[in-house]
Amino acid sequence: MLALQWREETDDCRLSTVNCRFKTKFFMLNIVIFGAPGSGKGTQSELIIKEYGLDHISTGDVLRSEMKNETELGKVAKGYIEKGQLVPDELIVDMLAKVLDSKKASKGVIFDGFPRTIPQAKALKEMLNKRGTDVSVMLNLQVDEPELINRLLERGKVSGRSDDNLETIKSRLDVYHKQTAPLADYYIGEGKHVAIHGMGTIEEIFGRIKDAVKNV
Ligand code: B4P
Repeated sequence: MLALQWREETDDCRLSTVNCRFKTKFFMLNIVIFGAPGSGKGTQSELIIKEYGLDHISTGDVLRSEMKNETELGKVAKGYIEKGQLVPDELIVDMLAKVLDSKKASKGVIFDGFPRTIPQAKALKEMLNKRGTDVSVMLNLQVDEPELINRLLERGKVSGRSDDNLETIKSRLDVYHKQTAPLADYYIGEGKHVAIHGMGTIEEIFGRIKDAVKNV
């Protein structure tokens, strides 16, 4: 479906049609889902995976699993996450490269919660380019701040997540505005940015995402 195949002429084609061979390349749909904490990245990722058969990489989920298993990375990450801060780029990039290597023969990947800084975005581009592919589109979920706070407080009642309390939510939003929001301009520069109105029902928002993906 989306793993479209195309053929690219090699240099031989310009010299002789007899020698002309074709390289086969695969189009991968690589989506970066982006937005403030609570904007619905995880929620919409689940629907995108079902619709397009993509692999899912959620840096938040990987970090929570590392924390649960009390690994070295998990112990370091815990200190940052509980204060609402970002885990340092080197740790995240290293972690992501390992996860990416485990996804072989994929139709594409949805990157959920990554990148969150410009160095992470540059590292992602480099990692994908090395694998012969790139980010196809960045979907920027836009949600009003009172709604973000409300969603995260609601989730906190059932999630047991140590970062879903008012004090940590405020610091996560502050970090988002200072360190993560500038990434929108980076992807505008790359010609990959699509703004998605993130208010409304989960289905309404997913409808807007499908419309955006049709144009990739
Ligand atoms: P994440 O796990 O990425 O979590 P998030 O941004 O809080 O949530 P998300 O946007 O996915 O919201 P969701 O769909 O669940 O990050 C957690 C922490 O890990 C970060 O603060 C950071 O410390 C660290 N971290 C992760 N990645 C990192 C990186 N790359 N670099 C450095 N540090 C990193 O939605 C929230 C709630 O809203 C849910 O309860 C959902 O049910 C509800 N909801 C969703 N859509 C709704 C809708 N349309 N209407 C009503 N409710 C809705």
